[in-house]
Amino acid sequence: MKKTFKAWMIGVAFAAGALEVAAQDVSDPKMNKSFGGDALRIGEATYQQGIGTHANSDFLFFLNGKYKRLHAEVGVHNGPRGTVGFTVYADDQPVFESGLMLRDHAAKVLDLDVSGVIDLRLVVDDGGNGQGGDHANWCDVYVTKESTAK
Ligand SMILES: [Ca+2]
Repeated sequence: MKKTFKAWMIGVAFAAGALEVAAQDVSDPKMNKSFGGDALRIGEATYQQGIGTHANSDFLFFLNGKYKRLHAEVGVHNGPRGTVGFTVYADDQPVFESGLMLRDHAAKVLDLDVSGVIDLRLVVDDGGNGQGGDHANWCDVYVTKESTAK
C-alpha cells in the first residue's frame, strides 16, 4: 500500500514509538513542496508527494525493523542550478548512492530492501562544489511493510 509522506512520517514516528530527526544547513525541509515552495519537479516530472530540501541535509527515521521496502525518486529540483548527491544509509551502511546529479537529470528511482533496518538516514550532500542553489527533492518517498513497494 502506497502511503503519503505525511502518513509515512507520522507512521514511522509514532508507530515505531520513536523520533524523527532532521538536520538541514539552510532553512527547513518542506513537505510536498520544493525548498522554494513551488511544486516538486525533477527533470520533466512533477510530484505531489515528497520532501523538498537543501544541501546539506540529513534526515533520520527510526524504522525499528518494522518496514520492508523503501521507495523514492530523487533528483535536483528543476529550478535553481543545483548539484547534489543523494545517499541512503541503512544502519550506517550506504545502500544507495546517486552520484553527482545536476538540474537537468531525470530522477533516479530507489526501491530498496530495508528489512530489519533500525535507523534509516536520507542524506543530501552538496556534490563537492558548495551548496549554492542545491535544492534537492526526495519524491514519492515512502516505506511499506509489504515485500514489494508497488
Ligand atoms: Ca552543489
